[in-house]
Amino acid sequence: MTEKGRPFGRILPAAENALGARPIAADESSRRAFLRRALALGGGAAAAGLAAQAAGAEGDPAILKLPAHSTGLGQPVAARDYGTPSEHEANLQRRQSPGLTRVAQASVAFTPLQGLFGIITPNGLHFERHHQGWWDIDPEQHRLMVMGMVKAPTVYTLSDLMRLPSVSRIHFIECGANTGMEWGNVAVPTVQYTHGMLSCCEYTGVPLSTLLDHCGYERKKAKFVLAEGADGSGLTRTISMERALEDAIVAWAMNGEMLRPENGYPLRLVVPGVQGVSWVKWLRRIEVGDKPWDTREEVLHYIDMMPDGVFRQYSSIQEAKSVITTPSGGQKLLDKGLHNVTGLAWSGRGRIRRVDVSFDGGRNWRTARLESPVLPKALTRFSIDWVWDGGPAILQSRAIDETGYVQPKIRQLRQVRGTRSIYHNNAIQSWKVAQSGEVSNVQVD
Ligand SMILES: Nc1nc2c(c(=O)[nH]1)N[C@H]1C(S)=C(S)[C@@H](COP(=O)(O)O)O[C@H]1N2
Ligand SMILES: [Mo]
Repeated sequence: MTEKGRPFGRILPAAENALGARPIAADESSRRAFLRRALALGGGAAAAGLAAQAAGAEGDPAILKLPAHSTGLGQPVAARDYGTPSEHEANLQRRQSPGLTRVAQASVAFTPLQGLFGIITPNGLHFERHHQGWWDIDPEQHRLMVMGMVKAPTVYTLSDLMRLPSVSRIHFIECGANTGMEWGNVAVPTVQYTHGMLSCCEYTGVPLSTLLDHCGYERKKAKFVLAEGADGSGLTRTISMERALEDAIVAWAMNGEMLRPENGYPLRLVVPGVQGVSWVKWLRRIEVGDKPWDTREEVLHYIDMMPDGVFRQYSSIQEAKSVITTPSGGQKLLDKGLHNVTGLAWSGRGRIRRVDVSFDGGRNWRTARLESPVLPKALTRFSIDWVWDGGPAILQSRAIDETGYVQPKIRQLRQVRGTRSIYHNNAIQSWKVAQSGEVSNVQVD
């Protein structure tokens, strides 16, 4: 394995074995025939390789020799251990992009999307973005105050909040600056750095609407809420009352356990569909008001420079976007023939309706399979069979959400947004597969 990611392509012989052993349902027969043809196409060299691998030094099939782990005693249970991944997976880590920021307190560590399956981001691989470093706050000492245009301003402890009816929902979080380095031209080599300020988790907490009701927000006057974090960054963001009431959650848990310190322990705001900066970590205050606050993070940062030089403010919704994670930049296809091309699609406006994939730089498109579950404002996993003929190819994916919005090409996005933006780049990503099988980040049209 390289630092950039897992090379792959040896999946071909394994897939053949798995298919042979698996009972195939009637409606799958055409897919099976396709797979058979595909395997036959690329399978000659691979089959020879498989035979060579299977034969031991004396010509015995190595698989019949029992290794130590099949004959010896294994490790004892580690009753007090939290648990760690296999040491063979130690390469899969959050990583910082070298030279991106001057200090590690105001920085980013990116999620290794190339090594994940399904839609859930494991907690130890959730991306991290801090403005002023992270803290491991004592939950006993932490308080959340709800105040402003409410009849009964209230200070909650964590245990107060946990007595209220909670919800658990799966949503993506994407930093508004995700893919921001790619506005001008290709800047970084792997999907970890192009798209890794993106994660998707099951969050548990109390709906913000419950707290606003409990404090008696002034229904006629109140139009916005301000969320404030307890870290030194003084991070504050305005959220419309509509969005606050719709599906925002004051969350203490992520993927079945308490939040990690770096993700806001013990409380963070979850604002589904909205850019990461509004998901205030170490949440300590909610103020109810009648107009946006225009705070530092709303006036100086997280604004989009348009081609005419005027800044667009409060563009918070993350529009539909997708990316192929396998194969992606830095990986290498080891064999021609059948490959399962897979990736992620998401939309801040609801569900993903369809994902199309092109293998020729956007000239022809095929519709990918969406894997269940397909949830609103969550990552959706897509995949599609591809028979690589060994020639150069350009892979792209295009997401369409339930509103009918179609993910734009980089050229289309630049026509509307110019090239001087940082935030909200949701353009179609292109990966070039060279004849050598090496995959790299490119921009076409
Ligand atoms: N209090 C506080 N909340 C914060 C931040 C911060 O620095 N301080 N960073 C924001 C930004 S810009 C993003 S993208 C997300 C990142 O969340 P994560 O670190 O859990 O991935 O948190 C947001 N909430
Ligand atoms: Mo962010």
